[in-house]
Amino acid sequence: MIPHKQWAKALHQSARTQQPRDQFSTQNTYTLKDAYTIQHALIQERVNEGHAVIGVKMGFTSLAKMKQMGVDDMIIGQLTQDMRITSETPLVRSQCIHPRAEPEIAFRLSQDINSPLSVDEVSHVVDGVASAIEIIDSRYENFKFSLEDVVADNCSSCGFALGPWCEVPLGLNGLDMVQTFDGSTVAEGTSDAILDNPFEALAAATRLALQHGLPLKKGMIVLAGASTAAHFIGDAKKVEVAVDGLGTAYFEVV
Ligand code: OOG
Ligand code: MG
Repeated sequence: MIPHKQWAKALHQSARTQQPRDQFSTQNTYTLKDAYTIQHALIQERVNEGHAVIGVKMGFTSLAKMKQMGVDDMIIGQLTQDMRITSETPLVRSQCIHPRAEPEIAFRLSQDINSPLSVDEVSHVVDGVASAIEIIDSRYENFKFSLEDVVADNCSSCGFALGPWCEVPLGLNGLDMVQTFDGSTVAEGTSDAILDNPFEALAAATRLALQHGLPLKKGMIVLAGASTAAHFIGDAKKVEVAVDGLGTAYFEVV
């Protein structure tokens, strides 16, 4: 028997103390279903601290990300209120282990979703699209994990920053996405890298959320997954992602 709750508590403790831990998969065999059960228990730890679930994040929706991390399937994790980075609540470097930033696109849901939707249907259930930056910070040593390990660890999620909400465009193809650290470009990609069309990531999110029991409610945020490999934040103080036609997401590191 996998001690789901105990592993969730250990991962939560790693996040709260900035102490990375060993991967579970080196000593144990466990299933993806176990991994999502651990993720749910891990999110419950945050909810118990008073942080509500405000959305979901897709992972490994681009080849660049799969290659970088050596995995080959899409995953889904959850976003809680304390992960939101704004000008009033910047990223606190000392609260992270080895944070990386990656360029993303965010959707805001205009209604509750209770069934999987097709790519043609999803644009009707969003009332905003924004440029976004995700900060990932694996709780495992050296940012190394199996697919099960990373799902259990809520898909490495640590924080996210959003640009201004924009009207939902007819298409999201061919948009340049540029990430800079202190004004220097560190990653450049295109929105096509996200499953050929970021709306596909949203459709996949409706499917995976239903499959793994994650809520998708009106007003929630869905991160589509990064279009490029992630980059260590290092000593950078200002992180920015500009997406063609969607404006700029930005945050400071203190
Ligand atoms: C897992 C999270 C993947 C993405 O956008 O593909 C992810 C990781 O790379 O540590 O957030
Ligand atoms: Mg991501």
